[in-house]
Amino acid sequence: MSSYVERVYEHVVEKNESQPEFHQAVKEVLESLIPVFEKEPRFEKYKILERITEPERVIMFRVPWVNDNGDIQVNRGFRVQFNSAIGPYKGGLRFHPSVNLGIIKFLGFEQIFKNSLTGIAMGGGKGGSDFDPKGKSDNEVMRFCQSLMTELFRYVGGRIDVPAGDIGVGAREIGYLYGQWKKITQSYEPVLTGKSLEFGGSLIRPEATGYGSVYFALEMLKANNEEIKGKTCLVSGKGNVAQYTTEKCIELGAKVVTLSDSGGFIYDPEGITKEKLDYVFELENVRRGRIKEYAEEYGVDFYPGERPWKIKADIAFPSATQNEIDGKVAKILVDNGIIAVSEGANMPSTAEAIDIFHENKIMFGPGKAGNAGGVATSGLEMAQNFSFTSWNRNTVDKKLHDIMINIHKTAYNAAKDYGETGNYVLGANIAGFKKVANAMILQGHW
Ligand code: NDP
Ligand code: 2IT
Repeated sequence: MSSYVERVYEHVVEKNESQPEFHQAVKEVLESLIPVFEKEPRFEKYKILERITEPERVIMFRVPWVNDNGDIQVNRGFRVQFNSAIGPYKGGLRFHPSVNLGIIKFLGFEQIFKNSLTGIAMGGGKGGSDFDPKGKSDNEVMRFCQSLMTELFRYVGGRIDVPAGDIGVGAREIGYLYGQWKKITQSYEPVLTGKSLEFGGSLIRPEATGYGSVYFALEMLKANNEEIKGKTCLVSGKGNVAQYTTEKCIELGAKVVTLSDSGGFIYDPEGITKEKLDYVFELENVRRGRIKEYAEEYGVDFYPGERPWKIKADIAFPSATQNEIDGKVAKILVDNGIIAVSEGANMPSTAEAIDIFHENKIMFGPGKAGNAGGVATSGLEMAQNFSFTSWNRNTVDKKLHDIMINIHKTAYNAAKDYGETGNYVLGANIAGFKKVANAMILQGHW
């Protein structure tokens, strides 16, 4: 590490105790930037790293609500407004029992560079709660969302900070949050994205993260004279990102053989068909069931407590959560002949895993590039709302595809400029960083 990067990183670790995921995300970005500081010392002079690793604002609050038995429950809510140099704070809300400040900060930090790469004017933010939606009734989820927004409304707004979905937050939660925001503020603004179509949602937003991750993979494959048709793919997760990654892979003639959740994974060697995927949509989005039921329905194997990575395949789309691929698992994927990994989730691969992919010349699309299609289409949703219009499916899908092509090109070229062709981690971090850092310098020391 260069002395500047090392100094800042050590300070970040010291100042942000017990936030290992935040340290991990910061380390990856900072290490990529070493050659940038050698070439452009002004970033050090303006203390950009010291500033960019410190959120502009952290909001942490009590979320009390009453369950169906009449018992009072208390959860913790978060919103980290990380960086607004290039636009309003933008990023999802995660509802999961594992949520803590360090996890929200890692996600918010990643979001700064991801949003910058989309080319749309959006700063970085993230929020959420340690609330567990599993097993809760619709009424309980509604009361929780209303309570959360009763505090959060003070800090958000269409031109201020625009939350969206993430793990545990989908169309149902966005609807309840939006309803409460409107009741309190009596106004109309795109204060949330991922809304249902009836009140300002955008076509293709539900599909966008998964489709985008496949579009990014297509570009990596093209740059290496490969194609997706006929390839066997591993997808982890069974939620929003996993579902639409699978849908796009099937449409393009690839075979998806796995899906997973925190209970384990299913292996369908024949491949998930459109009909079977319809079953998954219903299972996850309507019945809120477990992926194990797929194995029972279609007579395939279920591996309790395991992740899909031991299955032999060509392309991996990790689409569940952070740190699902460590060094040991990366070695298994490489030994099994994987050629590409496109991250639909945020930080699913550890630093050691990424090193192994790079050493073995595996095409590796990091989350801040691979999954940027979701937030990019949130930006398109805001654009439609602000102009009181709505675009058709093809228009939005074409814009999303173009954005993903452009993100690939930007990351590819930045890596090439620094003599590391094919290193999309380096390219995405450098390109995402430079725009934000330059904007910060142009706006003075604040
Ligand atoms: P969903 O809540 O729709 O689905 C999450 C899936 O991941 C579920 O199958 C869930 O299983 C599984 N999962 C969650 N936590 C764990 C865990 N600790 N261990 C094992 N499995 C787990 O979320 P999304 O599909 O929206 O998000 C998936 C990933 O994609 C996340 O990393 C998110 O940050 C990222 N992402 C999402 C975007 C979006 O637009 N939604 C945009 C960009 C990135 P279970 O049901 O058992 O919990
Ligand atoms: O991680 C992410 O980019 C998201 N969860 C989507 C954020 C958004 O504002 O659409």
